[in-house]
This record gives sequence, structure tokens and C-alpha cells, in this order.
Amino acid sequence: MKLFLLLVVAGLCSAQYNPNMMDGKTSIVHLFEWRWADIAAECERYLGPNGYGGVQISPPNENIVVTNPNRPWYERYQPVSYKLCTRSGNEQQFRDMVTRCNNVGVFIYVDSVINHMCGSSAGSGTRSTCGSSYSTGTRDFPGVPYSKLDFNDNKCTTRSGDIENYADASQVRDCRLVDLLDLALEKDYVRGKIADFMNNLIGIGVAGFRLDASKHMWPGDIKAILNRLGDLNTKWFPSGAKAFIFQEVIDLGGEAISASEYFGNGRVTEFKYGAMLGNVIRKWNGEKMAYLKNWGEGWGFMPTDKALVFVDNHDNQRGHGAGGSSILTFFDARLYKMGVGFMLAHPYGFTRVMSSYRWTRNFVDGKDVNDWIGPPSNSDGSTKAVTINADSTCGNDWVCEHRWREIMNMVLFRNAVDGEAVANWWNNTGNQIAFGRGSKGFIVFNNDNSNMDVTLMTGLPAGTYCDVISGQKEGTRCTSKQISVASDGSAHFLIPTTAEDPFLAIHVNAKL
Ligand code: ZXY
Ligand code: CA
Repeated sequence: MKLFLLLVVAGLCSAQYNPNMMDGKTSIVHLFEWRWADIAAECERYLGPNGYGGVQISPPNENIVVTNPNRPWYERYQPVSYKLCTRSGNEQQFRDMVTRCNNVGVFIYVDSVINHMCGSSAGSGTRSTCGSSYSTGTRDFPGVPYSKLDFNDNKCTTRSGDIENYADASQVRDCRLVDLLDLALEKDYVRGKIADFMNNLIGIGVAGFRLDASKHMWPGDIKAILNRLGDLNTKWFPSGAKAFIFQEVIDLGGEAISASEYFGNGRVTEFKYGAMLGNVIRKWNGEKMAYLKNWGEGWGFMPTDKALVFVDNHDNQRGHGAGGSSILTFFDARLYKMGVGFMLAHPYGFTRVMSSYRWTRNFVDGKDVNDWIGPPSNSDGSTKAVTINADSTCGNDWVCEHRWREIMNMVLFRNAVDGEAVANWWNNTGNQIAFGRGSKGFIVFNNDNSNMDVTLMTGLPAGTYCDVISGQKEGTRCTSKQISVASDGSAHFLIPTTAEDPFLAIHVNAKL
């Protein structure tokens, strides 16, 4: 019995909900499609100094080169081998990035595509990012190597071999996701190859993994792979530390598979979060900000300690995927900043900030026919560098939302109020809300079509604070608005409905 209990406890402990970040850091940023050299520089010059705890990177292993359409972003979700060789860079550049980011306290979380290899219609050849060959007809991937025996062709029972019905959990796990060759994850050999890949990354110094398409893998197969992972590199992490795990499970309800099946392995993406927050901030479906009072589990979300949350991701920012048109993105910058501001102010979940590249949308019958467009690239297909302008914005069509003042300052707000509960909640009957985090920070939103002119209890110590949305504290002054908190903790807030950013935030690290 004792041994049994020990095994159960050890089994639970192997789930890794903790991102292993430096003390006081609370958020990661997804630098979607960035080159390793640019990420290394960004860690040193920006992310470390500005409170970001980590980076989710695009898949680092070799993928098929898709030419029709021309080099779409999703080609990176079609692996050919586990060699660290993609449009983002080679192995040496990868190692350099991990080392340099770790050395400034910004950790790397790897997007891991382990459910499948490339699509069965890819044919055969060496048109891959490192020249490894593949033959989809014979299911040969000599760069790993995988062969026919390593795929689920025999286990899948649908006529097409593809997932045909999301109401059938077995086919969602054992058939091909849109033609992608589905790995037999119950096989010891396949588990071993995937664990070798992940352990190689752990050895290099990464801090965790995003498990792509987790809905399409049996939770027990994921667990078996995780059980083979070694401890994190002790050059940067405490001895015995385990990789942070967050599983991509798109669960908006209504399918056979639910996010909760994956809690035993680590955190899970909460896709309801961005879909609902988009509705609230857009004021669709009769939603209003006042209803955010019980945001979190009160809205039917998973437990906060299991949730990985985000306003948009690389998939649903393109108008398809979970959430559809309610999802807020950089294209709706004013509303987006409010959404990300709310997310970073609210204690629910572990937060991920999105950082995108720009593309020209072209809506045909409500669908963006340019949703496939890959990263800014040169005529030879190589990804363009992220250049930094004099005003700290990014060039070459990199959007760099994570550098927007409102977003970056709210990452620092979240760090400042870490561990504090929501306090002093206030709302009108519509879209004006305010709340504090203990006595460390306070945020006020006016998403109504009328001016906001209120005196509210902030719970903060008396003094003068810089608004970190319109500006910030620099030395002994505020670059923009300032707020006086009286000795009773109250403060006056004025937010015109026409304000460039109709919200305002103060915290103890922005006090004069
Ligand atoms: N793609 C376009 C064309 C090809 C890529 C598309 O129309 N796909 C059909 C819809 C299925 O969407 C996909 C999902 O996950 C993927 C997909 C994918 C994961 C991959 C690679 C993929 O196509 O190609 O590693 C997916 C799975 C779900 C779900 C919704 C979507 O509820 O369980 C896409 C690509 C989407 O739309 C994509 C790619 C990578 C991701 C992701 C979505 O990490 O979250
Ligand atoms: Ca599968």
C-alpha cells in the first residue's frame, strides 16, 4: 500500500505545471517564426530587461518545404526529421540562442510536433529544410529513422485514413489529422525517438515544451514519453527540475475529447479564454465587461493552475481555428491592447503574449484567403531578420506586439502583483470596470461610449503613481498621466471614451 501511494504521488508529481521561470517573472511571449539569431538578440536587448520570463519558439526540427502555396507558416507543422534545422536556423544557432537567453534569465519553450510527420500527399524527395529525404508512400523517414511500422495506418478505422468525425475519440487519436502521417505513439521505438529528440533539447538547456496537437494523442502515450525525459540542465536550473509542459488541446466543448483528460501531464491551453474575452471586449452576444467579475473558473474555464491562457495564438489570429471572428489580434490594435491588458492584470492562468508578423488580409466570403502566408521572407525563401527601429518598434513586417508600451508595461504590472488576489472590484452596469491586486496594483477600463469620471478605492498606499498605459515612470517623473492615491487609498480616474487607450493602470513599482 505504501509503495502504491508513493507511485501515485510520484505519478502526479511528474506533471509539470511550473514554468521554471526566474523569481518574479510571470509571462512568456510566442516569437512566432522568428530566427534563432533574432531571438537571442531580443532576449539580451529587450526581453530580459523588460520582465519577460520566457519565449515559445516555433518548431526547431526539420520540416517539409511546401511550395504550393509558397512556404506557408504551417509547413513547420510537418516534420521530416528531428534535426535542428529550419528556416529559423541551424543547430549551432539554436544552441547559441538557448545559451544566451538562459544567461539573461529568459527561458526557451519548444513547440513540439510529435503527433505526426508530414502529409501523406507530400510524395517523396529531399525537399525539406535540411535536405533529409522522405517517402510518404512507403512511410520512410530515414532522417529519424521511421518506417511503415511506426505509423497508425493499421489502427485507424476510417475509410479515408483521416479523422472524419471529431465525436469519435479513437479516430481523433489514431487517424490522420488532415492527411498528416500519424505516429504510433504506443510503440516503444517511437516513444524512444521522440524522447531522444526532447532530451537533446533539454540537454541544450530548454525549460519546457508546448505539445502541438495534443488532442490527437492519447494522454497515456504523452505520459509515457514524459516519463522518459531527464531533468533540466543544472547549468541554469535547480537539480531535479522537470520540463514545463503545456498541451495544445482545442476544447470549446461539443467534442468527444476534453481538456481535463490532459491535466495529469501538465498545463493545457484554455481556448475558451480568448474566444470569450473577444466577445466581451467587442460587446458581441450581449456581453459586457461588468460580467468579468467572476472571470476564470466562474466562466466554465479549467482550474487556474492548469490553464495556459492567451488572447490570440498563431492559428486563431488568422480567423480560423478556435474562436473564429471574435478573437482579438493586432489588426484591432485598440481593442487588442485592452484584451491583453485585462489578461495580464487578472490572476487567472499562466499567460502567453503573442508576437506576430503582418500579412495582407483578403477576405473572400468572410474567409481570409491569405491565412496561409508564411513569415516575412526573401526571394530565396529565407526568413527576414527582425530589425529594430529608432522608436523601438520592429521593421520588416514584424509586428512585435510584445514591445507595444501598453503590453510590455502590463507584463511588468503582472510581475509586480504576482501572488495577490483580485481586490476592490468595481463596475458600473456596462463596460466600465476596475480592480486591484491586493495592495500592489490597480487597473481601470472604460469600454463604454461615455466618459468615465469616478473616485474609487484602490487599496494602494498613498502617493503619486505613473499610469503605465499612457506612459511609465522614468527616473523621478512620469512620462504621461499620473494618479494620486489619497491616504484612505482612494483615487480619482478620468477616462474619456475617445482616449487612445481607454484604460489606465498603476502599480507599486511605478510609484514616484
Ligand atoms: N491548416 C489549414 C491548411 C493546412 C494547415 C487547414 O485548413 N487545416 C484543416 C483544419 C485542421 O487544422 C489543424 C489542426 O492542427 C494542426 C494542423 C491542422 C496541427 C498541426 C498541423 C496542422 O491543419 O496542419 O501540427 C487543428 C487541430 C484541432 C483543432 C483545430 C485545428 O480543433 O484539433 C491549418 C493549420 C492549423 O489550419 C494549425 C497548425 C498548427 C497548430 C495549430 C493549428 O499548432 O494549432
Ligand atoms: Ca495521433
